[in-house]
Amino acid sequence: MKIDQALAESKKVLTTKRYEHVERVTETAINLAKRYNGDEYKVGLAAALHDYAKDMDPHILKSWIEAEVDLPKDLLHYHPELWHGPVGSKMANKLFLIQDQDILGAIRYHTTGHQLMSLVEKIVFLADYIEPGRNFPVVHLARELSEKDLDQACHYALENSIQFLISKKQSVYPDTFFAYNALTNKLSK
Ligand code: DGI
Ligand code: FE
Ligand code: FE
Repeated sequence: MKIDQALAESKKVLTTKRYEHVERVTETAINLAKRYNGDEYKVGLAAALHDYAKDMDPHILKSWIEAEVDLPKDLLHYHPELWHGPVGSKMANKLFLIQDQDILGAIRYHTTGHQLMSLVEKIVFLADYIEPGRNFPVVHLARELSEKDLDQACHYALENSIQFLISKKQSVYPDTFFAYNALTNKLSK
């Protein structure tokens, strides 16, 4: 599948606003891949499909999680916002026959991160956080860090996401902590 085809598929199922976000994430991700020697095709394809399931009915997302043996059922005890990445990766596999684990992982984990993130996964995770349409207070420093050190930038994004969720008295999915802890350990060496 070509990146333009993937964008066209996302355009079919997303609102205009969401689709424009996906276009910006794709461009941001490809730029990060150039900077960090990532695979531009993998990063671009994953970014083009990362929110494919975002506008789906939560009931349908729930039934995908129930049906797919390798999707963790504990997701259902957390916020429905966390469901579109894992389900989107399954849909990319079944509808578009994508089999590359790096691409599927980048879609699956783009919201939470996870313990052992690949280069492609980190790039898509960060691109979603810093794309030019984002305007939350700490995004400026995240963008600056993204030009210097991918791990530091991802770590900063995870740290702020955790703090943000706690400040809203929301639960934090364990993978987010695993991702944060792994990068904390790596960066303190
Ligand atoms: O799909 P996007 O809006 O482009 O971005 P996203 O997939 O990174 O995040 C979707 C939402 O999920 C965002 O508003 C923050 C929220 N979120 C991320 N991690 C967690 C979370 N919400 C809860 N409750 N727990 C988490 O661990
Ligand atoms: Fe998302
Ligand atoms: Fe997104």
